[in-house]
Amino acid sequence: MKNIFNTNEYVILDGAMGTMLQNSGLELGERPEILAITHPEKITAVHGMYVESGANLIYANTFGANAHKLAGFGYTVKEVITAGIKAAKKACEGSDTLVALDIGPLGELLEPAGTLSFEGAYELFKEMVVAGTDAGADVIVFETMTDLYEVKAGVLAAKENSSLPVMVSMTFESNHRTFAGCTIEAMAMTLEGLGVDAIGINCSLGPVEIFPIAKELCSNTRLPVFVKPNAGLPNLKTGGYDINPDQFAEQMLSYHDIGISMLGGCCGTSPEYIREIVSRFNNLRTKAADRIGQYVPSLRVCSPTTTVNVDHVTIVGETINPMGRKFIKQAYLCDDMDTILACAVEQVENGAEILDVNAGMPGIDETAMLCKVVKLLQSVVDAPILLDSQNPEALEAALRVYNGKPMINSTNADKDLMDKIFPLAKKYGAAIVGLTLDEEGIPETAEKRFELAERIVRTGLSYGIHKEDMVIDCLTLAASVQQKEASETPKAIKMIKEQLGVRILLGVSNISFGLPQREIINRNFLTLAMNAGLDMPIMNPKDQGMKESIYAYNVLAGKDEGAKNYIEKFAKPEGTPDNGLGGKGIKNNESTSVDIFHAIRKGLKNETKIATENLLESMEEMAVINEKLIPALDVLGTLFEKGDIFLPQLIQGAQAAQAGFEVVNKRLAAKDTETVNRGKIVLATVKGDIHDIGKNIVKIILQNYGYQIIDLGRDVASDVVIEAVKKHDVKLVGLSALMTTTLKSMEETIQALHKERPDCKILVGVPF
Ligand code: THG
Repeated sequence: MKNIFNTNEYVILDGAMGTMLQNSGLELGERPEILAITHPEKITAVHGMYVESGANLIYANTFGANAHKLAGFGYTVKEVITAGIKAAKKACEGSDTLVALDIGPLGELLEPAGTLSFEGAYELFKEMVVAGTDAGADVIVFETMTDLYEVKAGVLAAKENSSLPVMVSMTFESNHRTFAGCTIEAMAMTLEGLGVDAIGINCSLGPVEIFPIAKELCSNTRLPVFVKPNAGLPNLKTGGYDINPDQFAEQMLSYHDIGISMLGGCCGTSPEYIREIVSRFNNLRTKAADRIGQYVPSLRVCSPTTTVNVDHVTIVGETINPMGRKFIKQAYLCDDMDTILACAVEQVENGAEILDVNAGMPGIDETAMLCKVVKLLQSVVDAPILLDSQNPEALEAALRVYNGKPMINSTNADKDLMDKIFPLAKKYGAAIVGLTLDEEGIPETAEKRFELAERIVRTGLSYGIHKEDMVIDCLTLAASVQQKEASETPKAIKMIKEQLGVRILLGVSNISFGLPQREIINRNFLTLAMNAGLDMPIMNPKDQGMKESIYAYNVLAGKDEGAKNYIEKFAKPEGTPDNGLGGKGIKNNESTSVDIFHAIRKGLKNETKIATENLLESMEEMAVINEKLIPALDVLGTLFEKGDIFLPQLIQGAQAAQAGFEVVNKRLAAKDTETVNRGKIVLATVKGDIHDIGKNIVKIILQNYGYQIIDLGRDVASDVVIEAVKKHDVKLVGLSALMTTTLKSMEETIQALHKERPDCKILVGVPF
């Protein structure tokens, strides 16, 4: 097979299938993927036009052929995918054109925002991957993805069940985020880590709008980049798109300079668009090699929404660790996850950019617990996580379910351990900390620690880990016991950083073990270590003294441009929340009253419940709802609209508010008062459309505002809507459609409603 991933020649992809099929008379409600069984010649004909136009790689008609979307249509995933690949291969006969198994989103939200588990998503993708590989696909392409977590499940399913190359393109909005809030950077580093062969952007916008997004992607990856824009923006009047093949190809030419490798079209494009691209790109060689040559590697870890680039002293919060912390130990033993979550939120609010998470203790199943904690933490905080374990089983389980690019803490120079941990870092694309100790313990001298660091880095490189993803921990001994050795740590830091060029991490507080007023020693040792080159102190972010040293150091070392962070942190008056120094000590056990706005904003269910109970001691039930719960939801909505928070946080917050409503409702029920009901609303996805993510989000939010939702589900005929409106005497109906093809049945439903129930108001969610 031609290696399309390692060439300076442009690879031409195909254009739209969906819009082409619509034009050939696809019936409403039919799954387009099934046409490969019922009308294979129609599918082959469309593919054939793209092959003729000069496409080097065409996407089979398998986008939605997953078990969830095919349910009820009478065909198995294997049947539909086999037919889809066959129809595409037939069109390629006699040419060099390759066929991709095309995989789109599953159409369901993953936990915690939705109900599909990560493992469930993996299984749905696996079924598609196996069928496509068996049917003879040349490449696997995931496209139009918006949820990085879903992509990860898909990529793992592809990598673990097929040896075909994998390409992934996600769909971004003009704010450079996907619908679920994923950034370009997070996509690039997570997928590069998972060993994907090419990454790209498709759909949603036209070439002009996607250009700056693609440019950002190109500067964030060493992988080949591909783009498939729509034929401009949708034209609401014509139901089509607004640029012609010539304009499209002309606009695509600008992508040459940013170093893309593959291009084609998405919605609204046709073989004519591809022909125009071919004529312009045929004689060009890509600039991908130049772009990749200019790539500047740096240590970065991320969650889908937040990337931490360790180019300044970066605080790693240490407190989610049963070691030395009774209340964490207790929380693990009692499965009290809210305490752990609150601890995470608190650390982030106090300036931790990364959270060290350790779930290893006697009496606890570390594998299950680490997984569970990682999933829960990622539902309430955006900070990337440092997985603190040397248990390969626990690490692998947590690396699997981590959303973003994770980091492992840790391996050391022991060969057996390195041989277990480095392959995990490689497979899951994690950065990794290496401790400068081996079977014989911590060496006393800096020189010896340097030798171990060198061995770790050399071994990591041999496993294919990028150097920038390796971080060395030089380790600290207690100054009270080994006073002479205290200065060996900064010395080792300096040597390792200068000669190996890797980042340095350190658990700082060991130094003060056995001495009074440990903070004094910790803070001064920290300054020495930073001066020697420390990048990542693991510490309690509530330690004021240490934090002051860090902020000051970042200014003095020129790592805080214009002293921006320092000013932001210290120019606020004392006691202002979020300045991290609001008069709170470093003890964790003080009881502060729970703020309901804060609890809902952070998505903390239990805290919201407690806050609601506290408020009910001095407020009326309806006042709690109208003055607290609803305004908190309004704040969330505003933050969402402004793009300050994203869908997962919105839903998490709404679910927290729901916990508050439940407390109030219980109280009202006990008083024999009617529970809160602000009115009834019927919701439905219209006939022919099975996309219900949008509808389900609206449902959660409206329920949380106290409305009673009559959810008619998806693919709902207009007479079913009318019937429900009459039966429940409803005055407001929400209709949803995702596909342009089903806008027609939305129109029909609206007309029928106007006729039967002229007083009923209608709200719609449409794909523009
Ligand atoms: N290097 C690396 N990883 C590490 C360490 C390191 N992980 C664990 C540890 N060291 C850093 N984390 C913690 C977590 C909790 C405590 C200390 C370090 C802790 N300390 C006090 C005690 O020991 O009694 C409690 C003090 C307090 O209450 O503030 O609990 O070196 N790579």
